[in-house]
Amino acid sequence: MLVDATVVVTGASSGIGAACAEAFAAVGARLVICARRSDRLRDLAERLPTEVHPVALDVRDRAAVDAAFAALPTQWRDVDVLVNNAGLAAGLAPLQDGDPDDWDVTIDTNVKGLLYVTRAVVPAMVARGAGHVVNVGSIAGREAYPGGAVYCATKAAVDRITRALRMDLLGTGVRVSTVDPGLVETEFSVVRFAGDRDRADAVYRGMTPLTADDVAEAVVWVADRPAHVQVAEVVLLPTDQASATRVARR
Ligand code: NDP
Ligand code: 8X3
Repeated sequence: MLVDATVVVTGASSGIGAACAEAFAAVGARLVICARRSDRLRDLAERLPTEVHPVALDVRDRAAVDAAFAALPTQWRDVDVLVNNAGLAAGLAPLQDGDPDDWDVTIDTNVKGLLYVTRAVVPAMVARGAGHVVNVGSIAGREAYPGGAVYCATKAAVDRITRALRMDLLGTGVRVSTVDPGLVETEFSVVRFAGDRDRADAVYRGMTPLTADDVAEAVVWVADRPAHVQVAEVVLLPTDQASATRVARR
């Protein structure tokens, strides 16, 4: 069903987003890939076996988001699947010691960026009476953990946006889903700890995390259900993880 589908993936320059682009391309979808690092998008576009349209985009920039989607060439405008994946956590400080600049970047990317892209893409889906928004949430949206106040709040916001959007779109034929992973080894922790690789590696030490491909497989499965089936949510945990704070380490 995804052969020749047009799929937009935000945050496609790394981790889960890049894996989603590869997984959708593997089943024949054509891809609009978005992120800030255009060199990474170019490399990915060269690797993918199907047609690709890279878009260098900072999802926090509302005007740029609107302009980028308004400027999509005609053959890319009928978006079948939007994967709202771009996101990050900046820092893991207790709230009382937190850096408000970190809060701004996390909220602006994970919440406002997701809203801007959704607002830019969904009206055409409604007009066509078909489409699918797949948000990448997190176990962090379902539970809190120390130092995660702002990141957890943004992912809880994604959960509420997912639920409300599903209601807003009821009867339009447009589906809304969320895929909420636990620990996935990507560049997420390197970004969270501002390039401190030792600290990032320690997040996954002694346990087997999910891979970006594991998550991408779930996203493609969600998107590939028949049109009358709407997978509301998928929570995907490593076997070594029981909750946001309970992880088995050897
Ligand atoms: P990565 O750091 O590997 O990838 C994050 C992606 O988001 C990159 O492609 C980055 O691209 C993009 N991005 C970040 N900020 C912006 C921005 N302002 N505009 C456009 N793109 C942006 O991490 P993951 O793959 O792990 O993260 C992907 C999603 O998965 C996030 O929403 C994250 O919260 C979520 N998640 C991650 C988990 C994990 O354990 N890794 C678990 C649960 C959820 P660029 O820098 O080029 O702009
Ligand atoms: C990313 C997973 O547990 O580091 O959403 O918040 S976690």
